[in-house]
Amino acid sequence: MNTRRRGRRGGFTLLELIVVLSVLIALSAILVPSIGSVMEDSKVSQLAVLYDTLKEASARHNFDTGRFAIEYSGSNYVASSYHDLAMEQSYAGWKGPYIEEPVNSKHNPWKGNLHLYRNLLVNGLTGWDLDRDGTYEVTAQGDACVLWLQNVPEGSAEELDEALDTGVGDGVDWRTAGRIQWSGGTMWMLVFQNT
Ligand SMILES: [Ca+2]
Repeated sequence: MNTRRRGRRGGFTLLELIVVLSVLIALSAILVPSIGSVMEDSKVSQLAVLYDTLKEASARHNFDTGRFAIEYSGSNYVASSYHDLAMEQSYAGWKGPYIEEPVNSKHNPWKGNLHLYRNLLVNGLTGWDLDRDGTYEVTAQGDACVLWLQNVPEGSAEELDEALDTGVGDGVDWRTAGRIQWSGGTMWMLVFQNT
């Protein structure tokens, strides 16, 4: 036995190398996409947490002040007037801060802009099909807190939609029905509505 082992020290045979390489290639084909999808899943979870945080904060802010909060991201919107939830406000009833820091584009897991607006129809949106029957019943501007985000991949938006817009009816497009809407990378999430 020892003699045979010594004789094989020259290295792997070509066949062995081919087998090892084939296994490595097969493993990488399995692992690389799954690593990508794990990272994408964590971004979806990150946005779901942000959604819940803003939902609770917007509701508390509205309860205290009777107003609908805005939070804009980006260097043009650093003034406190763009950060009702995070920065001290002089209007009656404000008992914040309601969130730990001002909303910033780093809170968008896909590194695009995100703004919390105080009405239902923002940035090209034409209505809300909240009862998910396939037609818009909200077609006018109205008081609400709507989170708008850029750069959201369709698959991730659909995952969030499945988590937050459960029970969409047959034949109804998830992209235009319910509290989560999506079009060409832009996503709208109805965060809070005083009903
Ligand atoms: Ca939806």
